Amino acid sequence: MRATAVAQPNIALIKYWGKRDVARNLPAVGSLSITLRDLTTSMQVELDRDATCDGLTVNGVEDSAMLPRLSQCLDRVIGPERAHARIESQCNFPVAAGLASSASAFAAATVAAAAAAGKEYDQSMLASLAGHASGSAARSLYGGFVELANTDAGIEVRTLRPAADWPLVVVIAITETGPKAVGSTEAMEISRKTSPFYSSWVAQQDADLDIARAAVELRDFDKLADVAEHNCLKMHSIMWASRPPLVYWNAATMRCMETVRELRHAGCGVFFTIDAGPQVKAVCQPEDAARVEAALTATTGVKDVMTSGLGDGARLVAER
Ligand code: 2P0
Repeated sequence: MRATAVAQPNIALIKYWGKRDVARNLPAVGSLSITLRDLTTSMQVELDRDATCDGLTVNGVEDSAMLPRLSQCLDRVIGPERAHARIESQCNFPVAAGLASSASAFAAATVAAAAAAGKEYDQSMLASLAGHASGSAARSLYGGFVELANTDAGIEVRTLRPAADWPLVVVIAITETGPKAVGSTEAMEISRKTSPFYSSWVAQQDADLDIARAAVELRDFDKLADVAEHNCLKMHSIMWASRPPLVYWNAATMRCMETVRELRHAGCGVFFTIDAGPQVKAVCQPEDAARVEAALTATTGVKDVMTSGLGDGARLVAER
């Protein structure tokens, strides 16, 4: 009746932006990501037949904002006749600030809820269920370098290379700690409906995925750097050209991109990627991580820097 799962956020190098089926939350494009190791979300789900409603605490504080989506997620995982749940989440990084907290939260909640209810789903079913709650959450079911393929039947997620095989490091420059103005779900629909670049984004995604997959297979850092930065800037171009425009960057975001470019010109193995928020994620070779961390820390406007290796997918840690 009670289970706890842990999951890490993932950072997309080839981005998911746009849905082909809103009701089933199916993405319009495939994506490729790296699962982090050191930013974690733990979710305990306890089912209680005597409870009259679901409840959620995040780091010990009642949270009603995320509860409806989590309740729907539990309905899908367990079934609508389920008992109410007490959900306790612990997160060691800022929530809703473009650090993919929903990915780790829904991945962990899916695994914990299935175990609490005694459901024996395989990993691909768990990924589909997590993806229904939040598209990027499907990728956090898997570790290392992960591809989410957009198939006719739905989604298909797999690890291309485990984390230990190519131990890159991600340095995250936090330039703002508050929640973002427009959530990804709403913003994606604005882009789909209004951006003049949206259809070419969808049409070009498979080509970017092919290049990135090959780069991961060959462990070709420069090739991965090139396609990841290009794909990220394409996604932000769609956002900027949407109506209303979706601009998630601030001045410090731009300065961090410049810092990363300067480091690269100076011979560092590093590239940037930015999601639906103002934080800059610098993906680097382990030997260059200290230099990247120092340079981003010294960049004007950076409030904090977090560093993470690559890690495993969501997993159950306790069950009773
Ligand atoms: C990604 N993002 O691939 C992209 C890049 C943000 C920018 O996946 O509507 O929170 O819940 O399926 O998963 C954020 O989207 O959106 C996201 P929903 P989700 O990481």
